[in-house]
Amino acid sequence: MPDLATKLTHRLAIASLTITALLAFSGCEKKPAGDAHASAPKPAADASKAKARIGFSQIGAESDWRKANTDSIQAEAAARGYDLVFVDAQQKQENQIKALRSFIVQDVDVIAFSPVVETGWEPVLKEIKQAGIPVVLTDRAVEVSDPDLFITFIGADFVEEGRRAARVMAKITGGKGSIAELQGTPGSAPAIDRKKGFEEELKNHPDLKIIKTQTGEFTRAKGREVMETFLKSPEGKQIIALYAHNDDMALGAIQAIEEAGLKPGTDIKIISIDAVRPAFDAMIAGKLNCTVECNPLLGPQLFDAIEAVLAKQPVEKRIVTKASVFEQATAAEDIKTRKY
Ligand code: GZL
Repeated sequence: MPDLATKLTHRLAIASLTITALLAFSGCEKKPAGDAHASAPKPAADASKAKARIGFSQIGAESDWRKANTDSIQAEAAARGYDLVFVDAQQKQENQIKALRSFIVQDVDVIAFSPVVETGWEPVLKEIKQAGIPVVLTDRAVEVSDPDLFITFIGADFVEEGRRAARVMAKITGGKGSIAELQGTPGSAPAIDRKKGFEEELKNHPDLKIIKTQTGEFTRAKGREVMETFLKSPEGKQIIALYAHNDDMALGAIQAIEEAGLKPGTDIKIISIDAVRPAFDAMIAGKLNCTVECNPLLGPQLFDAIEAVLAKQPVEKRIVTKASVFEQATAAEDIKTRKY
């Protein structure tokens, strides 16, 4: 992989050639005098000051968690002076793959992304490796045959999050009853692993059973829609608790429960994951019983890893983010310290 200084010189050479070409042809068209948009080309940036260019493919803006995650990444890039090429994929893998390929063409120095689902990345990751660009995964993992296709994965332990949710579920239901589950995006690491962890812990509580389960796509709207169908189903009246893979779906489900004339947090206990601020508001209102934290503020750790990669220093293959569990009883205190 050419070193950063070489790549910057190369990029500046292309830029100055482009500006020269543009200036050579700019005399052909008459610009109105005093055209507000006509401006002399900016002097070439001082190569020694310009920082590396980072390509980031973000999943979308589907939840409060995702928006906090985006804010953290963009703020950290700006604070450290990096040229961040940020692309929102609207939750579509094909858009992420397009963005990753565009980063190769732009010859960025590092590529980072949060993969919307676990599979289907091998071909484009091989193209990136061929181009000699290092890859950092953040938030969600990928399933690939060659672990050298990425440098490191920074993110939470979703299986443990599922276990933590099940332990609180057993506690607040007395270990028995019928549960509804709102799953995250099908095929995504958090949806797969949060389900896996929850069911693993549920084996210790044989009288607690999931009787309805469906994806709510991590969004409030879908969470509300699916919870409504759960409640209207023949088994609806048996549901005493809800496990939602994220707070946004739980908040949508709360609306559906209230529209059905039931009291969320009392008639139907609710446990979700993320610990975004609206979840604390819901706990303070008595409508949510617990949220398992999954920290979205990954910007600092992401750019620490990127800087280590640029400096050709070793980086741990797996960086697990730390998190807690928050319950209704302490929500009014806890909310005072929340950053997202
Ligand atoms: C978890 C993240 C999930 C959040 C959801 O790391 O990938 O995606 O739990 C978000 O809120 O949509």
